[in-house]
Amino acid sequence: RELKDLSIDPAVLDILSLAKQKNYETVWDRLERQSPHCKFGSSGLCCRNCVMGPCRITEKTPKGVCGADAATIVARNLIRALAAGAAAHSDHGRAVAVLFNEVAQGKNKDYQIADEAKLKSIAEKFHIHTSQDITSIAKEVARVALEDFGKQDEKALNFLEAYAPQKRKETWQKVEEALFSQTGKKMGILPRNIDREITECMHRTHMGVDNQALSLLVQGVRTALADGWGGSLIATELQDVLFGTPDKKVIKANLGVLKEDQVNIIVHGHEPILSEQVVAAAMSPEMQEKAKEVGAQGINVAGICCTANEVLMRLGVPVAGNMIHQELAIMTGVVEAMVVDVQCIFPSLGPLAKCFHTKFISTSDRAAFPEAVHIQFDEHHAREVAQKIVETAIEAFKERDPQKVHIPQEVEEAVVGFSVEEIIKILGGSPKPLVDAILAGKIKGVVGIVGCNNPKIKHDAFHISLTKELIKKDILVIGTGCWAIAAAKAGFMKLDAQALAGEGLKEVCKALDIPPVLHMGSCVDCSRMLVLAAALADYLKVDISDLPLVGSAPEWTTEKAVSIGTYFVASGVPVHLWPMPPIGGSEEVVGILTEGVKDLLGGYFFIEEDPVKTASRMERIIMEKRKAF
Ligand code: BF8
Ligand code: SF4
Repeated sequence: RELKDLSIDPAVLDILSLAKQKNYETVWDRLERQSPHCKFGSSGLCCRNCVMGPCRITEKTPKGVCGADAATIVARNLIRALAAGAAAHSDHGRAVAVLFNEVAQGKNKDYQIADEAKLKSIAEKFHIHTSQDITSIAKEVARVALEDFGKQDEKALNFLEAYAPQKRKETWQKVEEALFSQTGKKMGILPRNIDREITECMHRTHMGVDNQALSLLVQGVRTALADGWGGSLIATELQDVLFGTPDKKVIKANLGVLKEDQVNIIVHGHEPILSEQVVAAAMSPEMQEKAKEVGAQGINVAGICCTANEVLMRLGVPVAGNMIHQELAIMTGVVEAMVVDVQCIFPSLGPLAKCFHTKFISTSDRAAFPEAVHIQFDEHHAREVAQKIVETAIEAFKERDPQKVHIPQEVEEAVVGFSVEEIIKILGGSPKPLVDAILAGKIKGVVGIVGCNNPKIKHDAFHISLTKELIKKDILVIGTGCWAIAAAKAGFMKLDAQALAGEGLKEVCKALDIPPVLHMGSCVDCSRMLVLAAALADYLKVDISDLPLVGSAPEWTTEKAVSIGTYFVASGVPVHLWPMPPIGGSEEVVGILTEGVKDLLGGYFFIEEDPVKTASRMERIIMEKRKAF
């Protein structure tokens, strides 16, 4: 592929030509060497679940050694991926819940309860008395959250019970009953315990346990719900309590946020438990002073991936880019430290950082990387460790090689910070104005876009053309993750972007003083979109599947995206995907996920390669839903 076919972002193309000139290896180089990809893997038809295999399914060999057929193998592989994705989000959520509990118990002084109002609003959902003192409320909220990771009864998750709209819960109940009466086999949809559903996916996909596609996929749905209405939701809600609920603010985006005359620290990964502390340490007068001592004008922190989304939503920290920017940021030659924790961090970064003065600093006990400097993060000494990280970056500044400095000029502004609380506040305290705008047809519907970058697809191209087409059609676009960073970089989150919207959407956005494309946060914050959908559904006393909502993961990459897509489908939302997930090897599995689920859950998956066609299909779905309104 030619350079111009790799990304729509000029900053990326700028660094890529530098990489070519200097022979730096990138994700695209390795993709090329891996291509063409194995067809068995791409279609889901390879099984390595026991050592009678590995088995590959073909027309001549339609069964694995154990007798498993294509549908079983494809479904098993899919729900294993889903379980890994749910585990990633939920382990993040657990870390927050455990920390929150310690703060509530007075056992951690490096973190505080930053948002008492949010804590009280969560407590109310669980009928916890809010007239008690704040630490007693916090202890009780911590208990219900932790319980969702460890309770052993058959009841649904506390968080799902408290947050999911009434009609949807009834739907899930009915689906369980319908599946039982159709098949005679108990097939649970309602998740009981976050860890348990993930464990059960692993158990069922072991050789010789669950060998039927439908049964496996239903467990996948249950696990995804445990993520969306459980692990991810707990992460979002308790992070808001600990670090503050995001509100509207203006930030800067793209590689141009890096500063030649400052110590640049990039936080990359996912957990604000770390990145919030790094930002605080870097901003301290003491560290700023130290930076000046080594000849820098100050310290500049910027983010990459979802931890960027966390600190930009709450603190207004600039974002250097999305997932595909991680290697390119180091190639600017001005990054003193790239500080990482977990998820979506390329193991290529350690060796790459060695070509520069950049310290690639790993911090999590769950993640080690080749050639990284490991500075062990510990929530109990968070400030101390964060300071050490910042000091390491300041030291590295002395080693910067001016010959290697190359910062692309691209920077965009974006209005971000659209938590559900902020949206409701902007609407004047109730979802009514938004509902009215939808009913009046000024806004036809809402599309939530999530997810990643994938070097197989022209970087940001699908994200941006889809977004553009949708707002032109008077469809409000909301979203999270690397899509949100793409939209910010492309200028779609500026107030000026109202001009790109259709007349109706434009009018509403002008009246509310918001862009037509709303940044709702990181990938765990996809739970914010569920909460918003729930608020609209409850307000109208309908199910989520009745609302003119569609989801999309147009450049998806990770197993987390499998879980996110599935919990949206399970919550009643049709979800578009590109690229094709590795399920093509089984018509049965494809049939269940694109058709069969429709009648049961209201949501379903559809695959489309072309952004313009995707937008038209979404509009058709939305218009169809509006008719029934
Ligand atoms: O959790 S969008 S590439 S960074 S998985 Fe990863 Fe995908 Fe980016 Fe955030 Ni989400
Ligand atoms: Fe082959 Fe069955 Fe073992 Fe999978 S579980 S590797 S299909 S024998």
